[in-house]
Amino acid sequence: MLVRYLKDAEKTARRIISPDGNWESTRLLLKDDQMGFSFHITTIYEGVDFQMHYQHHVEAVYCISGEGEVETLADGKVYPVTPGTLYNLDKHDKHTLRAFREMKLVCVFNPPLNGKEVHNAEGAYELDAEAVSELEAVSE
Ligand code: 9YT
Repeated sequence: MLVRYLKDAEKTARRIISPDGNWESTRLLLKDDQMGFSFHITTIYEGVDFQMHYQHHVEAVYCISGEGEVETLADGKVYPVTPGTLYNLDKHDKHTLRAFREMKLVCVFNPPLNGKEVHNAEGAYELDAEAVSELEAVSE
């Protein structure tokens, strides 16, 4: 069995701080773990408003805390995001996420992320991003 603790993982290279200043994410499970998905605890900073478009992945997002909304750009629908909300990007939906207060989200990606992904110009993740090696994960 594989067990990881968020408090430990946050001190390693599993914690990615997005260069765009919108979010950070601790990636508790990645492709190398061979679970078929990756599993992240993501913080969306208060007041941000940004677009994403995961052309290569599907993603499930569950809100643990905070308050915001997600808008699907194809139809302009806006969905509140509060604790207990699960939204699923099952159709590679182009979307905007807004945080009225800091949000803590559980994010699950299929296919799993390699580890170092940050959004490209289209708000997507590349399939061939660099992995977080276990050596790096324990030494940082
Ligand atoms: C909700 C969302 O997609 N936020 C961006 C970060 C992403 N979930 C990640 O890489 O963990």
